[in-house]
Amino acid sequence: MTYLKPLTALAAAIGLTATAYAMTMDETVDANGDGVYSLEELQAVLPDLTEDTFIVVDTNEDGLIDEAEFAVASEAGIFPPEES
Ligand SMILES: [Ca+2]
Ligand SMILES: [Ca+2]
Repeated sequence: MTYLKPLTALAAAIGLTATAYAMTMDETVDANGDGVYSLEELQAVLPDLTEDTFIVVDTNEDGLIDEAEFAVASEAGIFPPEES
Protein backbone atom coordinates (compact mmCIF):
# COMPACT_ATOMS: atom_id res chain seq x y z
CA MET A 1 0.00 0.00 0.00
CA THR A 2 3.01 2.27 -0.21
CA TYR A 3 1.65 3.75 -3.46
CA LEU A 4 -1.05 5.44 -1.39
CA LYS A 5 1.49 7.67 0.29
CA PRO A 6 2.35 9.86 -2.71
CA LEU A 7 -1.34 10.00 -3.55
CA THR A 8 -2.14 11.28 -0.09
CA ALA A 9 0.70 13.77 -0.33
CA LEU A 10 -0.61 14.98 -3.66
CA ALA A 11 -4.11 15.42 -2.27
CA ALA A 12 -2.68 17.34 0.66
CA ALA A 13 -0.66 19.53 -1.69
CA ILE A 14 -3.72 20.33 -3.76
CA GLY A 15 -5.69 21.09 -0.62
CA LEU A 16 -2.98 23.38 0.71
CA THR A 17 -2.69 25.18 -2.63
CA ALA A 18 -6.43 25.76 -2.72
CA THR A 19 -6.36 27.04 0.84
CA ALA A 20 -3.46 29.38 0.17
CA TYR A 21 -5.16 30.69 -2.95
CA ALA A 22 -8.35 31.43 -1.01
CA MET A 23 -6.33 33.25 1.61
CA THR A 24 -4.82 35.93 -0.56
CA MET A 25 -5.04 39.49 0.66
CA ASP A 26 -8.56 40.85 0.61
CA GLU A 27 -8.77 44.54 -0.19
CA THR A 28 -12.03 44.79 1.72
CA VAL A 29 -10.06 43.84 4.84
CA ASP A 30 -7.05 45.97 3.90
CA ALA A 31 -9.02 49.15 4.46
CA ASN A 32 -6.16 51.59 3.85
CA GLY A 33 -4.82 49.66 0.86
CA ASP A 34 -1.22 49.41 2.04
CA GLY A 35 -1.05 45.68 1.27
CA VAL A 36 -0.78 44.54 4.88
CA TYR A 37 -3.28 44.01 7.66
CA SER A 38 -3.15 46.00 10.86
CA LEU A 39 -4.71 44.75 14.08
CA GLU A 40 -7.55 47.23 13.61
CA GLU A 41 -8.24 46.07 10.04
CA LEU A 42 -8.34 42.43 11.10
CA GLN A 43 -10.51 43.11 14.12
CA ALA A 44 -13.02 44.81 11.84
CA VAL A 45 -13.71 41.43 10.21
CA LEU A 46 -12.53 39.14 13.02
CA PRO A 47 -13.96 40.65 16.22
CA ASP A 48 -12.64 37.74 18.28
CA LEU A 49 -9.04 38.42 17.28
CA THR A 50 -7.01 39.48 20.29
CA GLU A 51 -3.79 41.46 20.34
CA ASP A 52 -2.06 38.42 21.82
CA THR A 53 -3.04 36.35 18.79
CA PHE A 54 -2.02 39.14 16.46
CA ILE A 55 1.45 39.23 18.02
CA VAL A 56 1.82 35.47 17.56
CA VAL A 57 0.84 35.73 13.90
CA ASP A 58 3.11 38.73 13.29
CA THR A 59 6.21 36.58 13.09
CA ASN A 60 8.53 39.35 11.87
CA GLU A 61 7.23 41.68 14.60
CA ASP A 62 6.63 44.68 12.38
CA GLY A 63 3.19 45.25 13.84
CA LEU A 64 1.44 44.30 10.60
CA ILE A 65 0.28 41.04 9.05
CA ASP A 66 1.56 40.53 5.51
CA GLU A 67 0.27 38.00 2.99
CA ALA A 68 2.74 35.28 4.02
CA GLU A 69 1.98 35.69 7.70
CA PHE A 70 -1.74 35.68 6.97
CA ALA A 71 -1.44 32.49 4.90
CA VAL A 72 0.49 30.73 7.66
CA ALA A 73 -2.07 31.79 10.27
CA SER A 74 -4.93 30.67 8.06
CA GLU A 75 -3.31 27.30 7.46
CA ALA A 76 -2.77 26.91 11.20
CA GLY A 77 -6.45 27.59 11.75
CA ILE A 78 -5.83 30.82 13.66
CA PHE A 79 -7.83 32.85 11.19
CA PRO A 80 -11.12 31.44 9.95
CA PRO A 81 -11.85 31.40 6.22
CA GLU A 82 -13.20 34.68 5.01
CA GLU A 83 -16.72 34.63 3.62
CA SER A 84 -17.70 37.99 2.25
CA1 LIG B 1 -3.74 47.91 5.70
CA1 LIG C 1 4.52 41.15 10.10
